[in-house]
Parts: sequence; C-alpha cells; structure tokens
Amino acid sequence: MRILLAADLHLGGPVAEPDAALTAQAAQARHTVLERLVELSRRREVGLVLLPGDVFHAPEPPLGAVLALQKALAAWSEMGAKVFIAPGNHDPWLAGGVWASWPADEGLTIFGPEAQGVELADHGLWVAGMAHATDRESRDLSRLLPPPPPGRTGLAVLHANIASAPKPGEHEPYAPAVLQNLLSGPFALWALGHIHIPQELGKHPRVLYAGTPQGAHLGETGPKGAWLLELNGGALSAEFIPLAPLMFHDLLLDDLMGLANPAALVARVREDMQAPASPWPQEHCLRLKLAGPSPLWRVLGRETPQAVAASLKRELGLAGLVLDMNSLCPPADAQALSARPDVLGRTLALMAEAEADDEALAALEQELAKSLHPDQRRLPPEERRAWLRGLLDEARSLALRGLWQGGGENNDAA
Ligand SMILES: [Mn+2]
Repeated sequence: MRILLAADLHLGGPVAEPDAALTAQAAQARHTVLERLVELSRRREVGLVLLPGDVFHAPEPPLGAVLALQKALAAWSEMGAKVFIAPGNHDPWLAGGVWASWPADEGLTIFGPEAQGVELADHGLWVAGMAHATDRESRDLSRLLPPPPPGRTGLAVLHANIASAPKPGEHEPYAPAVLQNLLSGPFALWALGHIHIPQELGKHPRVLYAGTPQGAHLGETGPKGAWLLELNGGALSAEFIPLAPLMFHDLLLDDLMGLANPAALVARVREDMQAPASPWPQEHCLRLKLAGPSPLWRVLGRETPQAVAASLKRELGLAGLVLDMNSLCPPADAQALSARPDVLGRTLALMAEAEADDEALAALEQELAKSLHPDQRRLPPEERRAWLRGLLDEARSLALRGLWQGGGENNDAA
C-alpha cells in the first residue's frame, strides 16, 4: 500500500515573483504542484492520499482553486485512491464554508470539527483525524483522535503545531501538540501539516511534517514536495520527493577574500545552492547577499547592480535573482584604516564608535524614527538595533568603496 502525504498546498494563495518574467509561472505554481501530486500518485500507484490541512489558503477560496482541487480529487477517485483531508487554520471547517458544502464522493473523507476514525478493512487500516473548527484553534487536537481498534494500523491526519519542531521564524501555535505524546501514542503514522519545512520528527511511530510543496517566497527555501510512504505489513518506509516548480534559495556570502574572479564567484554560488534532483522541471530563484571585503568589489561595482544581477542570473541559469551588494567592500582592513588621519580614517572611526555605543545608536534611532518603514518600527528594540547595525555596516562599505585608494601602489592596509 503506497501513501502520499502532502500538506499546506495553500491553493489560491500567492507565490512571490522576484522577477517580472516569472509572473505567469508563479501564479500557476500551486496548481502545477497539485498536478504533479496527482501524476506522482499515478506513476507510483498510490492507494491513499493524506492532506493534513491548509489545502486552501483561505476559508473561502477563489474559483480557480476550487476547480483545481475538484479536478485532482476526480483524478484520484478515478485511479481508486482514497483521499483524507483534515482542514487547518487557513481553511478551517466552518458551517456554511467550503468544506461543509463540498460534494461527497465515495473515496473522499473530509474530517469535520468532531474527531473521527475511518476503517479501511481491506487494508487493516484506521485513518483518524479532525478539522480546525476556527482559524485560531487552541485545543490539542492530537489528544482527541479515536485510537485504532485492536489489530488495525492507525494513521493520524492532523494540522497541528509542534512547538519543538524546527521552523522558519515564528509559527502561530494553533492546535498545539506535544511530540512526546505523539511518539508514545497508538498511531503508526502522524501525517502532519502546518510547518512548511518537510521533516521527520520520529521513526517509530513515523511523525512527519509534509512541508509545503511550493514555497510562497524567497524566505521559504529548500526542497519542497511530498512524502511517499510504503506500508508493508507493520513496516512503514518514507521517501521525500521534491516537486516544487519554483524553488527558492537564500544565500549570504561574506567570506569572499579568496575569490579572485567572477567565474570563481559563480562556481561558489552554484556549490552553495544545493538543489536536489527532482523528477520534474524546476526553476530556481535566488536571494544573494554579497558582503564584506572582496577583491571582486571593483568588477562588481563597475556597472549598476541591475546589470550585474542580469549577468549573474544568466550565467547561473536562474529564473530570478535578487542581489544585494550594499555591504560589499574593497579588500581593506577597516580597523587598521580607522587609525589613519584622513577623511576615510575619521569616518570609519566614527562608525565604529556609533556601533559600539548604545546611546549613539539610540540617538540615531530617534533621528530615523519618522522615516522608518512600519515593518522596522514594529520590530522589537533588540532587532531594531541589529537592523541599525546592519545599516552602519552598509555605510562603512560605502565609505570604503568611495574613499579607499586601493588596488595599487602605496596601499598600506592591503
Ligand atoms: Mn497552517
């Protein structure tokens, strides 16, 4: 028995387009990945499809998203696969909502706000799950699922937040669950949605987050896809399949002293991007920050950042590139230079003072307060200080680029 586990499809939700040429592809990406899930099921003869929530991005999804899911469900039904959906915080089960009025189908179970178990007697399985009843579910739903009857292998399908699981930034703690409880419970598999990074939190039983099969923006990096599980007697194997048509990468390179020429930079970026092989066509979007002292500063600073980005994008074969070189500077020792009695030395010394001096930073913060973006204004004080220090870093690079007479003769700092 093969099982497909995919979550957080966010059908109808946005996918960022870091490049204008990507608009059509980004708009299509979530539908494309759903088609791939169906095609994968066909190729690998999947008998059971588990979709633990946030299938839709919103409780009242747009027509295109509804049609896409109906088409996929029809295809799964046609190949004889049973489908289980456990709605999450983005697409909670609401009376009068999209799930309550979803057309019934023999092979389809949409879990509602009451915990439920479904017996698949032919396969000796028990599939249990339940839906979020609001967009801020606060109960630990994992404790409410009916355990498998004796002799049945239990599969739990749930959208839940495990606080201890690695995640990008903060996650809303909806339907909080405790890993230890899942590990010691009666189910052989926990098929989980909510956290967008695919991960395995336990082997016996298997505790799996599917992750999202398509990242929403440059912050959702790494392989995105679905788990293909195989149930053989009591043993459950798991294989992760990358499926996303658009893969996002985020790279900070700040140790560029050793890179002597642009080809070396391209090779380094290629090496660090680490794109896993996918059986499907994949485009790559990269956010690249180049920072710190580098002998490349001259060749990269000769043209506009847009021109440099265009050349790198072409060379790297990327679909999109967001390039930040604001903190790139000449291969000079800023600390040594700050002792020099010239304009550059004095400027660098002042910056170093401001960076180390909380009062000076506070004054700078006050000075900038009115012109700060609302996002920056909302940051907690600690993070706002870190952000300001980042600005000083960029300013130092700017000063070095503008005032350093480097790359030649009497350069005492090189
Ligand atoms: Mn969610």
